[in-house]
Amino acid sequence: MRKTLIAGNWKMNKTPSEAKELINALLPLVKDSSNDIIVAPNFVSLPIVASLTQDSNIKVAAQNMADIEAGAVTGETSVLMLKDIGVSAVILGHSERRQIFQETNKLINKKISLALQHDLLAIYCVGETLEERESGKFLSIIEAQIKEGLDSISADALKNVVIAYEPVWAIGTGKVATGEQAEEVHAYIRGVLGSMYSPAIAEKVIIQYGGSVNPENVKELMGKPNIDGALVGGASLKPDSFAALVNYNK
Ligand code: G2H
Repeated sequence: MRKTLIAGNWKMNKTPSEAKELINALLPLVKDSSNDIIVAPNFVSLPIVASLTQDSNIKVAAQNMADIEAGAVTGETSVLMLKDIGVSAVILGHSERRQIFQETNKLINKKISLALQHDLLAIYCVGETLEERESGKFLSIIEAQIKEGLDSISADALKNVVIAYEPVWAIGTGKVATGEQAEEVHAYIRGVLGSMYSPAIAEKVIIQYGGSVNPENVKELMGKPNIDGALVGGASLKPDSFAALVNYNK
């Protein structure tokens, strides 16, 4: 059985003081949840949030990291730095990184390998743009993202990989994919993983949905057989709404 994983991607929101306030408000609201919980603050808020969640059921993720361990790379943050402050996961390949910072499947693959070498959980985001969906070729685009992003990742290392399907047209737009639309792609992704590894291995992979998830639509999405959690942006910025998502099955 796959355990549901609800993750909040705070993106470039919340100063460290606001992040501290948010996490302190959230901790008591989600402490009895049966689901796995991750929050992903901005880099400067990671140390405070990692320290405040140390003895809790909330794990902390970075929203990105460099593709090498150390060196002359001005402005980047290394996996070693994340590990040192108690971060246990990292979101990689988010569509905002792909679109704004031109991250490719190849570069993201390097980052995933490095994260896994250092025992971080890698949340690997894939998803099509509106144009790609309307062209009818979106499934092959997602297949390429999965195959290239996970190139050379062993079946053993895959245990530390979560896939997040985030249709770009649904991100921050309020236009959520229907349960059927999301389920079609999630089942497809599981099929691709099955062909790369084995159906039994693919069955164990957590595949989250992301894109305008909120307390109103979460139940329908989580009710689908291949949807194992949510990666949430906007609705993760308020303690009550994120807690409602985390506790959707209570
Ligand atoms: C998609 C999602 C979080 P939102 O990017 O990764 O954001 O829920 O605001 O659409």
